[in-house]
Amino acid sequence: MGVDSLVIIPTYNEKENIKELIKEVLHQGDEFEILIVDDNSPDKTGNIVLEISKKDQRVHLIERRDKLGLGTAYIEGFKYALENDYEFIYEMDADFSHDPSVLPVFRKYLKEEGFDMAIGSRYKDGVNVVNWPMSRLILSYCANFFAKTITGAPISDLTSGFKGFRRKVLESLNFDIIKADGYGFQIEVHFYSYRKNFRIKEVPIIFIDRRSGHSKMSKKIVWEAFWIVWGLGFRRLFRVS
Ligand SMILES: Nc1nc2c(ncn2[C@@H]2O[C@H](COP(=O)(O)OP(=O)(O)OP(=O)(O)O)[C@@H](O)[C@H]2O)c(=O)[nH]1
Ligand SMILES: [Mg+2]
Repeated sequence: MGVDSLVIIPTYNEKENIKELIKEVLHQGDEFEILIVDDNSPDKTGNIVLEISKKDQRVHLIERRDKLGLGTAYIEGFKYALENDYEFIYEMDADFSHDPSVLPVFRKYLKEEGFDMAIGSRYKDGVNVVNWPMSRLILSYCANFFAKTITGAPISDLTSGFKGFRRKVLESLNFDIIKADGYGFQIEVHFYSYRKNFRIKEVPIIFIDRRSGHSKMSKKIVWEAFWIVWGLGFRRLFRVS
């Protein structure tokens, strides 16, 4: 089978995880390639990936000069995927919260069942989060309830960072109006895709707290998402697309 899939993984200080993760993703099948978008991680994650990419043509690297945020990292990755003719494009974290064996499941929904997007959902069938402190779980759950209510997007996990797109979804998005860096970015992408009437499949996943390394979660990211949600609610109300 030919390559048709690109898994985009943004990284910032993920040296403990990245090598093993790349190995596990590539193991999912010959149709998968990987793009790491690293923001000049001080722990030299970028160097580890560079060495791997020199030996393995299925691994690609974009190294940015600074920590410019998750949102712009994904947008650079999306542009790369479109320029390089991948049909199916995925988002995934580098910290093993997302199980690589779900990637072929996403691909199956996109390729064989005609969905345009497959979103890994922690809240589809109950709550499937392992090892998170209760405070973090409550924050995530409430944030999702709030975002769903205000934006009207009927997706149970609007902040999910694990998903697959058919390329036409990314072709249709106006990257210039996507503003957020953190979770707000995921809400924006879901909202705009839903509003364009793409066929969306929610796939229940089990989300496990990061294996190693440190969280980049911050109050700033939570506040950013809060204001983004109100902005999207405004768009919904006044039917601005
Ligand atoms: N390129 C890039 N990657 C980032 C940036 N911030 C976070 N990441 C990566 O984005 C993914 C998600 O970030 P995490 O720190 O795991 O955020 P989280 O999942 O909300 O929080 P924890 O799992 O608790 O750490 C990881 O692969 C990070 O390395 C950034 O500014 N630039
Ligand atoms: Mg994480």
